[in-house]
Amino acid sequence: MARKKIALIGGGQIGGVLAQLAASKQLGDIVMFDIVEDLPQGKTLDIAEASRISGFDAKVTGTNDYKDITGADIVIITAGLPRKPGMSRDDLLTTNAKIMKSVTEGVRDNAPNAIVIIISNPLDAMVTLFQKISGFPANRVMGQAGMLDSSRFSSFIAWELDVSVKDVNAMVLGGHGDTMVPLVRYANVNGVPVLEMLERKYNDKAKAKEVMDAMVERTKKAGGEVVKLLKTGSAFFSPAASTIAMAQSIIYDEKRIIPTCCYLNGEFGVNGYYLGVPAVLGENGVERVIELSLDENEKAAFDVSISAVKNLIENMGKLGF
Ligand code: TXD
Repeated sequence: MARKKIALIGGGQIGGVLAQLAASKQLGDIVMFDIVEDLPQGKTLDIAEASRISGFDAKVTGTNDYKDITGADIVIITAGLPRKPGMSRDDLLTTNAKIMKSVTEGVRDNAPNAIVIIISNPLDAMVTLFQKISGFPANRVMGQAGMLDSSRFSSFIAWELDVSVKDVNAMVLGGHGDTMVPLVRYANVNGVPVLEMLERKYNDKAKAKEVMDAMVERTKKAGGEVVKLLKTGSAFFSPAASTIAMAQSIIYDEKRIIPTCCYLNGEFGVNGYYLGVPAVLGENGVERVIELSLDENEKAAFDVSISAVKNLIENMGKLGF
């Protein structure tokens, strides 16, 4: 079987880790595109020269020419500026929409059959823009945010309860912004509700709720916490690892249920918008959305998130995109 071809658009911080992870997991041959001359060539040469040690045969190459992504099965887009301390993701809209427009044209014209995963911020707007300009079917265009937000939430739960993070299942829905919705009620450790474990740990319902609320807040602000510490950019290892899990589910048709920014056609009562919801990812991209019931509070939080995303898309429209 021929190896899959994976094109990475953007060879910055996240692009570099994506290339390294995709190569070491042998997900396919990798071509990294960036507009900065020599950068993708240098980064991929460095990664490729570790192939003997890491033990991969996958080809890893860099380019400044979109023609080299021809025939890509999967395209992962990180092109765009990251946040600086004090900035919100939405502050990146003007600059990154311009970049996304040119990237979309390059991908549309050279890899028209690819499944596309977008990482660039503001995520929900960038995914919407890519789909609109490319005209690709919505099942082939998705964004990564929920996998990362859920992974952050799961890490905090594991650290708090002193259990293996591998046994933690916790999901975050909604937009990739301050209004994201960590689902407390569904969070569990091998089926045992996290809230129940907290109540047993503290033997105090109010304290358990307080600890849970703090983990929810930290999850919502986790991206900013890293930005504040790094000072010169945003998180890059965990976003790359999250996206590789999505790409792997698609390439190997694993059909994992992954919180994904996908196009909603009435699911969750939303029509015609991209939003983070659980979805089955397989060889056809987003194969289906998994609906789940939300209680009054969760629904209210989800509605706030929907409004924030609608607002963002409206602002993008006003900018002419
Ligand atoms: O979970 C998530 N979705 C995210 C998203 C988590 C963290 C960061 N997230 C966003 O990803 C972040 O806010 C940025 O918008 C993107 C990329 O973050 P990264 O940290 O990789 O940024 P870098 O290191 O600045 O890399 C961006 C690269 C850089 O090499 C530029 O030269 C390139 O993008 N770039 C372009 N490539 C192709 N085409 C064009 N037009 C272009 N413009 C810039």
